[in-house]
Amino acid sequence: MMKKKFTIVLLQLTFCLGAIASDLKTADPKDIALTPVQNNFRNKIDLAGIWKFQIDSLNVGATEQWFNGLNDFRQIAVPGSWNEQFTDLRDYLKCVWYETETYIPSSWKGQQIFIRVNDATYAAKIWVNGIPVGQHEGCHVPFAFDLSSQIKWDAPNRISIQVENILSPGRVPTGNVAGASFQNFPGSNYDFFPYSGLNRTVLLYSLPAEAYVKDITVRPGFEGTTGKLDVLVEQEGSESSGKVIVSGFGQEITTPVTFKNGIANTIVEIPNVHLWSPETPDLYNVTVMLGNDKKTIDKYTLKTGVRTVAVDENHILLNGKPVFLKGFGKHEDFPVIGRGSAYPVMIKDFELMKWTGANSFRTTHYPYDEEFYNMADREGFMIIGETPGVGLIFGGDSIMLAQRQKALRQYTQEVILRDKNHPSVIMWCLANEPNDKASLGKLSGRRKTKAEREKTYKLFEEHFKLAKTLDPTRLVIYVGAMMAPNDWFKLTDVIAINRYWGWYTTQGNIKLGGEVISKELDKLHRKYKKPCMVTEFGADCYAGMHSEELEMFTEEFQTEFIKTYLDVAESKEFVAGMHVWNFADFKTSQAIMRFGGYNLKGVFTRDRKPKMAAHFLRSRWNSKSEELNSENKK
Ligand code: BDP
Repeated sequence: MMKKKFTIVLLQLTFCLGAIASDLKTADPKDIALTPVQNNFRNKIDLAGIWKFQIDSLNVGATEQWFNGLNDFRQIAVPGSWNEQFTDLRDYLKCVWYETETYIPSSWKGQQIFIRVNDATYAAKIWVNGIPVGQHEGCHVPFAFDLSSQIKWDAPNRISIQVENILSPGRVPTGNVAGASFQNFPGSNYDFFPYSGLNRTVLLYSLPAEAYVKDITVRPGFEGTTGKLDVLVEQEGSESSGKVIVSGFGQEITTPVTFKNGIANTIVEIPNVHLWSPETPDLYNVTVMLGNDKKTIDKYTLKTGVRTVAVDENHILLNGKPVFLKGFGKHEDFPVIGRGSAYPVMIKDFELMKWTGANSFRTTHYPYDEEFYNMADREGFMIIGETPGVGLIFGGDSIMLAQRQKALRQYTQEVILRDKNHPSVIMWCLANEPNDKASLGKLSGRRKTKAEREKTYKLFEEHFKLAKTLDPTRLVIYVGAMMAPNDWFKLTDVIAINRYWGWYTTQGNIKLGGEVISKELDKLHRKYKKPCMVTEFGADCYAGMHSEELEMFTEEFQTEFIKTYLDVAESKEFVAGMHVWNFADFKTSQAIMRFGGYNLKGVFTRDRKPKMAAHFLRSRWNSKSEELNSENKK
């Protein structure tokens, strides 16, 4: 009897696991190309609010069919990181389940219904009404699935999302790397807290069933006073005609297009074009309509700008003229919200960046909520858009190495698909401080042989080739620290380095730090003949700590450190940008170097109060002499 019961349970379990493994589709990156919008042809519902939440530390939820309803749940706010909302879950990274219910308006009947999760860190599986929908791995990038066949009309629909953020050497960013130089708890091999869960909003949206615009790629350029937008449209369906309408500044230019195998391409000329720049962040509407004069099937409008980006030996050129990038590396990080989207904080950050006189930032160390890019387009900020490629180690176990390579390829595709039409994004950063270690052991481990180094170079080169193929219009960089051979700068358009001479090395000796960075920049420029940027430099500062003589951790030290680096940059024509690390203090895993579990290199505190260094930057970056200096460099 016992045996029979056991066999039945086993059979049920096998069936259940089988169903889960085979029925959860993997997300197709192509489905995230266009941000869902509301118009006459498309609908969307934002599922932000209070959801049910249950931890599943033994990972039994799928086999116990928690997708049929959570029984022992608490409440959680979405968006938001779970680690900040509960007193007992700060360091919890294992499996959890989220659940909400929603009606789908009957006016959506006959349309294709999708779900889009804007960030589930790190891996997620979705069920709707208990039916498996799909899965995605990777943090801070959206994914979407067609739900049309799973939903119920005239009844609530249960949406169940299982998420886990287990740190692993095979994931990107990497975690729990044995013997890593960076030892902390939780074991992230990166210097920001592994905030987990539904950090951004979840959307339901509908698209016309007959055919819909799936992707629009706008590549801008200009000749003289005429703008040229190369517009590529991809549709899902077999509609043969459509039009592209470019409008703005009193003009409306309509170009009919014909689709061949679902693709249409046209070049739209804009006379007396308004170019996008930090001083004039002028945007055009690009509208794509599917259908003919009698019937419109779908319509999508995006905003974009006309500008070009290039480099010469010494400069980054925006619209053919040198620009100097003044700004910060940042984080999406705020008390209680964790890495969750919080638009008042975002608006405040733009206000504060403008207050300091900054004109750019890097989305360290992952792509941000899409509203950051919309804001930057409108406000005239130049963005270095970064993938989550942190802690990339080009060594160790070959299976894990292959997993990391795969993850970076996927991220590059997802990030470019999502953000490619933003004029604010002038550069892609594929990786932050990749590491050429032979093994995952200590940094002091064996040096790679020449053959091994060549192999790694080829692996890294593939990512640059992919990025340049997907987007030949932007600059592509990685940000280097000391752990990779300088050779890798052959791959980049700009030499970008993170340096802390005077802080982690030559500790406390800012003057010496300044001399070292100066010589290093000269050497790199002499060798590679490319414009250079210091993409990170800074010192931790405990707000309110002071000293007469310069002393580490004080406001005076941080200010002097930043000033010294800016002075060095100002003396060199080929330095094209300086990004202070960091805009604001942020949460990290616990480590001896992270007082209270914070990185204190912010020029603003975590709650956005200026330290002395923020006031210094404000006077420096807004001063006439700074403007003259930037002018002279041109
Ligand atoms: C750099 C990393 C950044 C860290 C910073 C630091 O890119 O993520 O937060 O160092 O140590 O190497 O403050």
